Amino acid sequence: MSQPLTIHYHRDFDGMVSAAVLARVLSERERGDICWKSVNYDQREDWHNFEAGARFGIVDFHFHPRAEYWFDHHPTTFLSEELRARYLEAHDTPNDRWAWDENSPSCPPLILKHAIRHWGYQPEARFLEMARWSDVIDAARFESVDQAIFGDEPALRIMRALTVAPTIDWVDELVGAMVQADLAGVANRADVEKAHQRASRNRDRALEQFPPTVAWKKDKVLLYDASSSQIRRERFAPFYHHPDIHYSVGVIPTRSGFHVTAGENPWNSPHSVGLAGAHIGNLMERYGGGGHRSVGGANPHDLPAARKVAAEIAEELRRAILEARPHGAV
Ligand SMILES: [Mn+2]
Repeated sequence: MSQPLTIHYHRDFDGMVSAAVLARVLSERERGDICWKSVNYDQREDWHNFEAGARFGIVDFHFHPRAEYWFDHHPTTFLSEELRARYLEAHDTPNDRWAWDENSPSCPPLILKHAIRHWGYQPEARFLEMARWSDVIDAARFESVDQAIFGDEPALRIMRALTVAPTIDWVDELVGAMVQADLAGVANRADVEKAHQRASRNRDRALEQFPPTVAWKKDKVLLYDASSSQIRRERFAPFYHHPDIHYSVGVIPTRSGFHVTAGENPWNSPHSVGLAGAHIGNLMERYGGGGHRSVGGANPHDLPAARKVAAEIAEELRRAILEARPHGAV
C-alpha cells in the first residue's frame, strides 16, 4: 500500500480547479489515496522543510524540489535562484511531473495540456469548462465590468462565494465537489448558494461605500483611500463607478498594515486608445513592491507612507498619460 499523496493548492478559483484536475488525473496514475489541502503564504517561511517526509504535489503555488507533481504559472514561483536552478536542471532531462508556464493566464490549462501530452489523458468537458473560466477569472478577462461584478454564471457565483468562505476546510470540500461535478453542480450546492448571497450583499455595500473614498480624479487617473477597516472592498468598484478612467490607485487595509494597489482599467486600458501607458509593476518596485504591467502593489510601513506612495504613483500614471497624448489633443 503506497503512502497517500496530498495536493497542496493555492486557495483561489484557479488553484482549486488545478487541484481538482490533478486529483482526477492522478486517480488513474497513482495507486495510493489522493488528498488535497490549500496552502497559505505563511508556509513559505520554512519552505525547505515543507511537508518533510510526506508525499505531495503542488499546484498554482511555489516550486518545491520535493514535489512529486508541480504545476504553476506565477512568474514569482521560485523562492530562490537555487530553486530556479533545480527546476531548470531537471528540465535538461525530460521531466513529466513538473511544468511551469508563466505565459499561461491561469494554472489549470497547463495541467490539462501536460496530462494530455505526457499521460494520454482525455479531458472531461467539465474540466475544459473550468479551465476556460479559470483564465477569465485569474487574468480578469471578464467581458465587461458588469460581468465581473454581477456575473451570474456558475463559475462567477463560486468565485464570489469564496470571498466569504466560512472555514478553510470548506474550500477543500469544494475541491472535492469539483472532482465529481461540473461547475453548475458545485454552484447549485446549498452552502455555495448561501455564501454567494451573503457575498452579493457585501458587494452591494462595497459599491455604495466606494464613492466617498475618492480623493481625486484627473486625466483619467483615480486616487482613492479605502484604508478604513469599516469600508468593504470590491476590486472593480473604481471602474464600475468611473468607466472612463484608465487607472485606479488606492490604499486598502491588510491584516497587518496597509497596501497600495494600482491597476489599469481592463475595459478601458490606455492601450485600447493607443497610449503606451506605464508599467505598474516597475513603478511599484521603486517602493519595494511589484507586479505586472497592468496591475501591481506595495506595502509601505504605515498609513501615512501608504498614502504618500499612492499619491506619487497616481501622479506618475497621470504623467504617463499626459506625455503620451499627441500635441493639440485633449
Ligand atoms: Mn491562483
